[in-house]
Amino acid sequence: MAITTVADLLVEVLAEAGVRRIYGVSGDSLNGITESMRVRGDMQWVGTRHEETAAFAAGADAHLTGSLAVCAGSCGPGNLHLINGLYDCHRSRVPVLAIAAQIPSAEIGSGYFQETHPEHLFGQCSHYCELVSQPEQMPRVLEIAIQTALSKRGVAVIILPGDVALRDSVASGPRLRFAEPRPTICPSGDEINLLGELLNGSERTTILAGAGCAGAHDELIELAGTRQAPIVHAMRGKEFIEYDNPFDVGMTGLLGFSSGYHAMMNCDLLLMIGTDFPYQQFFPKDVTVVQIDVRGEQLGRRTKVDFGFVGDTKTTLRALLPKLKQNLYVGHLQESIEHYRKARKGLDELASATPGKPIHPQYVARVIDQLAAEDAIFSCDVGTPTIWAARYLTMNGKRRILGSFNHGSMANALPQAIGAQVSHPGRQVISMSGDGGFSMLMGDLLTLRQHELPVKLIVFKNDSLAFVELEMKAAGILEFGTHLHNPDFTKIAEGAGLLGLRAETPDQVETAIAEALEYDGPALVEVPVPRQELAMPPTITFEQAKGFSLFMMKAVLSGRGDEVIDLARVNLLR
Ligand SMILES: Cc1cc2nc3c(=O)[nH]c(=O)nc-3n(C[C@H](O)[C@H](O)[C@H](O)COP(=O)(O)OP(=O)(O)OC[C@H]3O[C@@H](n4cnc5c(N)ncnc54)[C@H](O)[C@@H]3O)c2cc1C
Ligand SMILES: Cc1ncc(C[n+]2csc(CCOP(=O)(O)OP(=O)(O)O)c2C)c(N)n1
Ligand SMILES: [Mg+2]
Repeated sequence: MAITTVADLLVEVLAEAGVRRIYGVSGDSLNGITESMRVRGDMQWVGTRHEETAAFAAGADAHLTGSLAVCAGSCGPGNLHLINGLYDCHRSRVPVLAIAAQIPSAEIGSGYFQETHPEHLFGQCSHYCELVSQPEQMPRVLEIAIQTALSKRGVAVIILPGDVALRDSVASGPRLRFAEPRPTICPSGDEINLLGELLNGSERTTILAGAGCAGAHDELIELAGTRQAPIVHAMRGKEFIEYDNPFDVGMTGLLGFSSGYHAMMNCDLLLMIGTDFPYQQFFPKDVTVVQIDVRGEQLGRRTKVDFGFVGDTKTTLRALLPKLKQNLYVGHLQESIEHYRKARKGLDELASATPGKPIHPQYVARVIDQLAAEDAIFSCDVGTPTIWAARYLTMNGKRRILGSFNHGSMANALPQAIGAQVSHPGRQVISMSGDGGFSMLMGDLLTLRQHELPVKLIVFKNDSLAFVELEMKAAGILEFGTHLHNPDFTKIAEGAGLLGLRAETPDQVETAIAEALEYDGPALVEVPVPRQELAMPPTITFEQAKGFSLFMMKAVLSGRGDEVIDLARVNLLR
């Protein structure tokens, strides 16, 4: 297509960079871009009902494909709505370009209709955020933005006034080719020797591994086998680490398993690999901590680190493995695995169905796990759905899982499911939605029908902001402002052109979810679940809990009161 305008050039550069779609809500100031897309016909406009949805969807697309994804919002309020989703993309380090249209360039600074200053607004949630004020800046500024998003992993923002987009382009095409940068980064030879010595000198190593271990499964397993080290994974590492892993002892943290917690507390050397697990309180205090991360600035961010190494996981472990000796002490690994087996059994028992009793959300998650396709893509809302996903979804190397794990924003699951389904049309996409999270961006239910996206939404209807209630309880305060007066979501789904189903009793859960999964189109299953599923154990008083609230919280979330006693004894009362 002939490149006439700045907008034409922008779309051409994106196409050359491999971009096939833009998520967004159109608007006057975006007209140049959408018109250029219409004329070309080779780039999809994925219209959403809310720009926040567009940003979350682009983030999911980028996470799953590993490639650049793009979202756009019109001037002022239009692009302002992108911001929360962009924060999520940025903190998850996925390459996303946001196009923030701007008011007419001659009006900037006059307090004009819809005027905002996106340079300031998006500064905190991007690596790069620049205004294109004249055609001569294109395509260079756009190319810098793309390069930045890809190589620094995160968000880049282009601010483009509607009138500049419609002006004649000076250049006639892209200047760069955007190959995804894939450098290998390895600590120096001396550093690898030191790393080897440290590990060979430890009998009780525990590995805390995270999302930075993606693509290094074999190396990680070999490392754990050689050093007889249990592997604890951080949440974002679940999809890459948990499967085919005989050294897996689960997660730690508030959502974690007691086995993950104890494996870390009982080691003599903690080896952190590709993780930014954020909760300081769950790190052991008096052990040697060794950390490997591709970004030097991540070293020591969460706990004291005695030895830090900059390198990518695969390259570093490949260099390290020949230096390692077989650890002959198997006690630490065996204890950790035995603990995990017990913890897992306890959690599995909670995922049961009893006729005549309420439907346990754990059971719903278990059924989803069992019925989902081998290569299903899951998203889970922040709130209790994150707990159920962490504990009951089984990963296998093909399944993927999306959440707002680093930014922790509600209402992520439906928008991320949209991005997942658009970018992976043949795959089964399942959103585990909270009733609060789902209703927050519920308008985008309409997007599923409009774009014929066969997403399956399972709504955990507990008529409350249950996760917050839990936090209130753990802090010893009374619940307030957390009740949700909900509609019949199945009727809303039907009104929006989806299949709407409800499971009223435990024995209906499997049938309803199976029917939704088999249905050739978008479907919603509403499942009423108790709001106080993770009850406060009766055996502990507030006085006992005071000062130990974090451990209380962990124990409460572990689902079993006896854990409180156990943890208090082991960690606090000695
Ligand atoms: C309600 C709620 C509760 C939560 N509770 C828990 C919990 O109990 N337990 C838990 O684990 N999480 C929990 N989370 C998630 C938590 O907030 C973090 O998102 C998660 O622990 C981070 O996982 P990660 O370290 O794998 O990923 P990230 O935070 O993304 O860190 C990845 C690290 O790997 C590095 N890296 C990237 N690529 C490479 C490479 N090639 N080589 C080397 N390094 C690389 C990065 O620089 C980064 O430092 C919760 C989230 C929510 C919303
Ligand atoms: C945008 C946003 N607002 C508020 C919060 C605080 N918050 C965290 S979880 C949660 C409750 C989520 O409720 P729901 O989606 O119904 O899930 P539930 O925990 O009830 O299963 C709230 C309000 C947040 N994380 N993000
Ligand atoms: Mg709820």
